[in-house]
Amino acid sequence: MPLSRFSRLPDSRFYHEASSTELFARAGKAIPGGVNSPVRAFRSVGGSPFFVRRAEGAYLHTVDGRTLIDYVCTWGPAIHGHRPDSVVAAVKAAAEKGLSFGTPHPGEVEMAERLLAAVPSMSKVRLCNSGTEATMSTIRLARGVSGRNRIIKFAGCYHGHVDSLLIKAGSGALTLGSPDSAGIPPGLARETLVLPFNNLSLLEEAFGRFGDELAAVILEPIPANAGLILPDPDFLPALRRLCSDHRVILIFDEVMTGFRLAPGGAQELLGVRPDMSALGKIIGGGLPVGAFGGEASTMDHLAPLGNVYQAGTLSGNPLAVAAGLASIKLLADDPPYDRLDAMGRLLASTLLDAARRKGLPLQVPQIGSMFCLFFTDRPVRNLEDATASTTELYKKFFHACLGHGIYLPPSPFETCFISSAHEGEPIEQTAEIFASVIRAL
Ligand code: KE4
Repeated sequence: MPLSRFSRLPDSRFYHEASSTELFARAGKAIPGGVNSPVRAFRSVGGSPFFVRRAEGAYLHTVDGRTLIDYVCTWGPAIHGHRPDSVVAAVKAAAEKGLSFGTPHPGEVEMAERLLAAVPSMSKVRLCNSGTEATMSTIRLARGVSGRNRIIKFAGCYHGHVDSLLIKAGSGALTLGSPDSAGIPPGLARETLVLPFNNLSLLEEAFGRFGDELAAVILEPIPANAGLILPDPDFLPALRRLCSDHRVILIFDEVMTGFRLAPGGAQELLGVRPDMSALGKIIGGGLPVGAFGGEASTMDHLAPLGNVYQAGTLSGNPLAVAAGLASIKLLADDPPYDRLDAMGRLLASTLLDAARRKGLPLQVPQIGSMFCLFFTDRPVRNLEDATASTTELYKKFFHACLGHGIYLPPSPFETCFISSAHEGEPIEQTAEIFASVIRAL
């Protein structure tokens, strides 16, 4: 951009004094959809997004002077609430030593060892910069190690914007996938088979038909990107057995559930051991970090040891690692999981009691600090059930809560997150507001 165009831009103060409406209008001219990630644009719930000036504890403070109790928690990372003192201090201290070295540094070794200690199914791990990079790398590694191309994913599971994983189910139950986004070659899409979650018979049929062609199966062990869907008790153990029998690499995408449900994520909670895991969100403490790991015999196929290439300029960045280490140390020093689950149960029971009194069909799947609302009268076991729920009621609930100062995910197919900073007044206020909003729906 020639200097003259820089000089025509408003003074930086403009950006920090403008309203959400003014900022969103300008953003739309400079950023596609006015956002740097689609879900933030409120298109699934209607209306326009607010802009945030700062965040602290359970609260977002908007540029329009509003204070909101936040149940998005930056889509998972903020398990301690926003701006935890020890994480901020760690980032400040790291910044004093430099912002990026492009060489190994001590924090990377500590981070790797702490991740391996928390997730025993991994004996080697590599850091990257996002959940997408992590899952993308697990797929490439699984294909490189096995020499096979085909993979299985499950409808409703989201693994980041990876070409091989932005795939929707084929027309028939076992027909190979088709692109779920423009720009993905159909030939690549056909290497991905998309199955319904929690459907054991189709899973067994798919292994019977494709088992020896499969490089990997990837899934969110507890899907949370179609709303929150809890696995049937026998589903993951059966999947584990099928993968072992057919020598197929089982990949758990724990980008969301890792350190959220337990330090070792869903695999620790449910007792099912994958061959590889993808991590992200909480392990960056709010800064960009992803990670993927597995047995050394698999991981050592990665460059520079092996012939599967994977790299990143800012992988292991010292500030991001400092934030991530501080965040996971807080979890180790004072595990919040029982308290988070108690808050989750309080909100779920409050919502269900209010809906029952009103005769409103509502499901509130909840596990630990994760919950969502499906306005439907039957349990949601897969994406089809989720999309059959009444999204119009979710939109009404979302905007009514926002009007009362509670920010929920701006989509019926996301998951709410509770942080340890929600304890006390925020969670109690939320329960009261949830009950009154349900009554008024
Ligand atoms: P990122 O590339 O956004 O760091 O991670 C991708 C990803 C991978 N795996 C799981 C299970 C995920 O939930 C995600 C990202 N989650 C979404 C929220 N549903 C991020 C929000 C967004 O896309 O803006």
